[in-house]
Amino acid sequence: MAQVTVTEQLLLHQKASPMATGRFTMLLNELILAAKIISREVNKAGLVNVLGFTGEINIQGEKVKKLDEFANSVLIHRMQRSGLLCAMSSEENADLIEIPDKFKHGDYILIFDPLDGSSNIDVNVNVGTIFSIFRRTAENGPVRLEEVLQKGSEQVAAGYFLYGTSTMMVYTTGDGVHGFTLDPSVGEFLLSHQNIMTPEDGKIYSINEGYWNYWDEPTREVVSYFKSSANTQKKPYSSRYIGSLVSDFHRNLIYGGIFLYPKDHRDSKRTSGKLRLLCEANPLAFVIEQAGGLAIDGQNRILDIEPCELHQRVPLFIGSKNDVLKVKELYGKS
Ligand code: AHM
Ligand code: MG
Repeated sequence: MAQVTVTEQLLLHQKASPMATGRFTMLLNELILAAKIISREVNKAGLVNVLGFTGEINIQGEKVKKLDEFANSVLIHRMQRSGLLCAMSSEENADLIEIPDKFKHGDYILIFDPLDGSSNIDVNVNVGTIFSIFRRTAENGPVRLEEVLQKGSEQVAAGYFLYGTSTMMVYTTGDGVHGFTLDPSVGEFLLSHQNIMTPEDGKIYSINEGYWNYWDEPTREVVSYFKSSANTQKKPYSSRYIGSLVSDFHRNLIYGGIFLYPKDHRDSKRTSGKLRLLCEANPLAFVIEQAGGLAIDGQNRILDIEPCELHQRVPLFIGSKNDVLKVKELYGKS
């Protein structure tokens, strides 16, 4: 069977758009290369215990970097040289990452979480890179923060790389969601999941239930709904929580279900939940909507939220359409 590579798919998409310049295809190809490099290191992560701990000096006399720092620096290093970006923002960097003057500038903005779920690396659990791409709104000149703080509905592409039992790329450009699996023997991402649609009703709920005592009453009611047999399934949903957003999201995307990270009153930082609007919620919201699901903050569509800061946090309810609508209904009652 002829296998379609991600590059072929991107070129097909480019040919179908008469105005396309090929720059967007180049941008995604640069991102794919960065992800392949990260994937290679993630696959070697277990060997860190054999070859040296992070923070130690390796055989070349270099300090062994933690994987999340490594992923961040690979992305910044490669992408700033691409000539396609005017700015980047990473979960790991407090401020906007400007493109140095010595490199050519482009008109795309890249926002990413370099290694989501990185606390799981030491125990061999899946992690991933999440990305979100915007086009800048000004013609030229230095990029302004407002250009980066666009609503998620303005994204031109978004998706993630999942470093799991195999490495996958799942992305959307607003024309459905497509999944590719890295064939390590040829080093190419091959189309494995065409036009992914998530089931309208899920059977899985994913939440860190250890925080039950920190939730408000409506949140407990929402979670109780999925656990009870009074839901639309007439039996409790299965509980699945890896603690690595991209992995929990991917499983629910394929099987159907809902991922929930509500606000809680653990401390003053958690009043808007934990997850970041720009580098986590927005890209996954774009993907889930394109797959027929929904993403809300309890009441509002994630993609309609006007960001006011780079690291803004947001409560997140994302997944199968009817499950998310139920959350909205239950929160709406209170
Ligand atoms: P991080 O940005 O500090 O890595 O946290 C993000 C991760 C997500 O991948 C995951 O869904 C969530 O934190 C888990 O949080 P918790 O341990 O509070 O359940
Ligand atoms: Mg993260």
